[in-house]
Amino acid sequence: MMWDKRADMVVHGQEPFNAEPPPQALIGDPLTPVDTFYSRNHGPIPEVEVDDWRLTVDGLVTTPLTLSADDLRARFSEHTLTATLQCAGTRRTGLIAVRDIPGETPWREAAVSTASWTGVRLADVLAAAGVENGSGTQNGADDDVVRHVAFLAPDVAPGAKPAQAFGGSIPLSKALGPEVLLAWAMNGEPLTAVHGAPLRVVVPGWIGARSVKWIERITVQDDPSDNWFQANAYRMLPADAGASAVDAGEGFSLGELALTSAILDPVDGAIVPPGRLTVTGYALAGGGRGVARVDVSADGGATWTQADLGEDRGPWCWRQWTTTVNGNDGRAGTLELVARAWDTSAALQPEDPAGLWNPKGYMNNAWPRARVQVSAGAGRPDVADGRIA
Ligand SMILES: Nc1nc2c(c(=O)[nH]1)N[C@H]1C(S)=C(S)[C@@H](COP(=O)(O)O)O[C@H]1N2
Ligand SMILES: [Mo]
Repeated sequence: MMWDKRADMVVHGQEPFNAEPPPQALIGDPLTPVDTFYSRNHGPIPEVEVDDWRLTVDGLVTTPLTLSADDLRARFSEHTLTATLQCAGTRRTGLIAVRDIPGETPWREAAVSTASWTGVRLADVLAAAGVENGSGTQNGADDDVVRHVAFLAPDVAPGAKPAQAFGGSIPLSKALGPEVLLAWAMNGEPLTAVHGAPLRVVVPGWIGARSVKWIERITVQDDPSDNWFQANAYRMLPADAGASAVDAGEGFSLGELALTSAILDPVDGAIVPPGRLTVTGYALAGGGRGVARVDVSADGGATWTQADLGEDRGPWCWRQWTTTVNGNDGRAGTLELVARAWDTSAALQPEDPAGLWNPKGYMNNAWPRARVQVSAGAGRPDVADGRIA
């Protein structure tokens, strides 16, 4: 079953369904077509009957809510926002090259995609339940207590210990941001089953795991979710921790994304024509920061060219970039392409993946590299304008 995806998806698994597009498919429009958008699942895809579906809002609220799909549309104003989702496991292959990471999906550079999302603000729904800015101090709680908003879905993940429905949480301060949506549409079309119909959370700038699909329950609480995917998985563990039996609370929880980039074309191992070479990719700054600059090198990092950044669709959206570099003068040989991005806080991506290695293989944001072979003769027949035809 391909869940309405294009035929050339790189499918990492059917059950649960995990697939990313071929890297070149992400070039062009900053919006990723729905049939190209990566999909990450931990259990079987639920096919939810929307008439029977309800969203419960409970916990530390003054007015618990039970909302139907129609209630959501009738009671709250609709918002549309362009946001990139990125799985925390994106570019895990770069960490596996440092040291093996058994039992985790070997995502390449395309477990990241962008859509325009339509729905209602989580903040508006929480306000209807009586939760607003400063709610952390209600009910006699300390001023410095950070509350959390937990999400629960119906899909049961067999890989969780014990097997349990998928869930997670974000701090209330993030949940009240205008960018956090409960979305029912993606690129102007109703959500498909695989992307979370009838309703999913979209937490821009945070790891994809917090954008819970098929959302059924939202609970305001004093502590982060104790769901396995919050308490045990999606945590940054020290390199010497054993990944197989992770205790709840070990390491630190992943939330905001870190600045990253990838080369989409040419891919590692490609054969390219001699002469000037067009290199294309994306960069993504986490947490609402912007991408400030991307440099590209064709000589392993000895010399650099600044890339042209594509359309700016706001702080929650990736930037595509492209540039041409001097390949070589016509002799056959190997070029080592490297990219490096800066964000608006002047942070630069880390150069080396070795220091980023962690037992679960999360958050590889090292400089992307692609070794390409320069052909001795004329260009590849399948290349036009540096892109795969
Ligand atoms: N209910 C539920 N929500 C989920 C998941 C899941 O397995 N179940 N996977 C999460 C992860 S890890 C990611 S990266 C994104 C992927 O969203 P997509 O499949 O729409 O691309 O969904 C998140 N939300
Ligand atoms: Mo993910």
